[in-house]
Amino acid sequence: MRLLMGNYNYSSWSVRGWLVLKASGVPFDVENVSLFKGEYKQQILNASPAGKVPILVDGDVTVADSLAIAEHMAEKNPELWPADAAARAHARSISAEMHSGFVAMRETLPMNTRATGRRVSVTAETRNDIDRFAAIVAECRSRFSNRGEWLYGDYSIADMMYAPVVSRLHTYGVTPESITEYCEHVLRAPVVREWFAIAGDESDVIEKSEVGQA
Ligand SMILES: N[C@@H](CCC(=O)N[C@@H](CS)C(=O)NCC(=O)O)C(=O)O
Repeated sequence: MRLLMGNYNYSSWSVRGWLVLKASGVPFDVENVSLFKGEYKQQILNASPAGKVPILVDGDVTVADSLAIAEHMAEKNPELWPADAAARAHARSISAEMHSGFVAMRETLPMNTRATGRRVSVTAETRNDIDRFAAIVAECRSRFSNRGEWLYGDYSIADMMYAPVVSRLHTYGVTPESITEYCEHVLRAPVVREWFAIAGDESDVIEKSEVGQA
C-alpha cells in the first residue's frame, strides 16, 4: 500500500488519510508531495486525475480523497468506525460535516503545527465553527463516549477527521475551555505526537497565498 500525501505540517486532508492508515495497522509506504513546489501537480496527477492529495494506491485500486480512503480502510477494518449502529451513523455524520464544512476555520486558522503561539483575530464565522466543534465534542462525550476518552469511547475515524481541527485550535490558542480535556487527550496521543514530530522536521514553507488550498 502506498499513500501519496502532502506536507504533514500543512496538508490536513493528507494527515487524515495518514492517521487512518496508521490506525489500520497495515504496512504502507508514504510518497511525499511538496505542495506548490516544482512539478508537484504532475506528481499528484500521475497517481490520480482528481489532482488532490491524499491518494491511496492499494494494489490495483486507487482511492482519492480522505473520506473515501477512510471508508476503504474501514471495509477491511470495521473497528475504525464505532461498533454501535447509532454511534456509527453519528460518527459518519460528523465526519461528513467536517469534510464538507468548517470553511471559515479552514481559511482563517490554517493548519501549521510549527506556528504554536501565533495569534489571529477570530472572525464571527470562525467563532461559529469553533463553537460547532465544541458542541460536537460535548454531544459525543455525553451520548456516546461511555466514559472513554475518544469521541465514541474508542479511537475512531471521527477522531481522525477532527485531529487537524484540534491542532489548529492549539496552534492559535483558541481551544474552548469546555473541550480542553478532549483536545489534550488528542494532542497526547502517540500517533499525534509522531505526526507533529515529522511536521516539525519538514523544511518546506507554504506561502500565505497558497495556504487556503492546503
Ligand atoms: N476533499 C479532499 C480535499 C483534498 C485537498 O484539498 N487536498 C489539498 C491538500 S490538503 C491539495 O491536494 N492541494 C493541492 C492542489 O490543489 O493543487 C479530501 O478530503 O481529500
